[in-house]
Amino acid sequence: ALYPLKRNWTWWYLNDERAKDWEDRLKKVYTFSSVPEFWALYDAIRPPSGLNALCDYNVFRDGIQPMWEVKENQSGGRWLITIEKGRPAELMDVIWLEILMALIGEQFGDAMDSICGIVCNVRNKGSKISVWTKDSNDDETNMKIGQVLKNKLLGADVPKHIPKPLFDVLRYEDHESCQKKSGSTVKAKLSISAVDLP
Ligand code: M7G
Repeated sequence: ALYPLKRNWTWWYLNDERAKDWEDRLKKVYTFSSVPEFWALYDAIRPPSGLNALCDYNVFRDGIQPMWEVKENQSGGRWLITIEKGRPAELMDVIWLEILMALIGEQFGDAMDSICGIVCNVRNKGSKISVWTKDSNDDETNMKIGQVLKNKLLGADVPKHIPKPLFDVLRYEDHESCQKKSGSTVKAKLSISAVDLP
């Protein structure tokens, strides 16, 4: 194909059928390996803001399932962006596309190999977008990934009605703590603010 991507990526969808087990709600949508294939897929499906609450999108490196249990994620964690409810619905779409382009465009340099995939959780209490990385204890690599994320989001060219900055803070948490949490928020291992504090 023309404009091949360096790696293959698989797009997944988690539906909102809350009566089912989580794993049964998760479906593979499509694996793409070129730029035109990516846009054909992207244009054919709803943006995150068009999904029902409780749904997720996941775009993961081909071969890595978007779940805590698999070996690539077992000792991993995520950079998390929380989108407060009440913000424009389009904000989520803009952040999602910006990170997606950075991912398939290999914008994370040497740290690309440490990225498993990206997730968008559509929730009424406030949606979340995250970048899953392999090793929650590799602070150096995770910080590199976080800095690229910060710069991409601060530099994003977005419609005028979307308030900037697109995020307040990026927080890194390990999957193990997320699985154990019961309602309360997980303590961040690392964090990066949009604005440098004096
Ligand atoms: P969430 O969707 O990450 O966040 O987790 P939310 O609280 O904002 O909805 C919600 C629930 O989905 C978890 O408590 C698990 O029951 C289930 N779940 C989420 N993830 C990412 C996994 C996973 O990787 N594996 C399994 N088995 N369940 C998961």
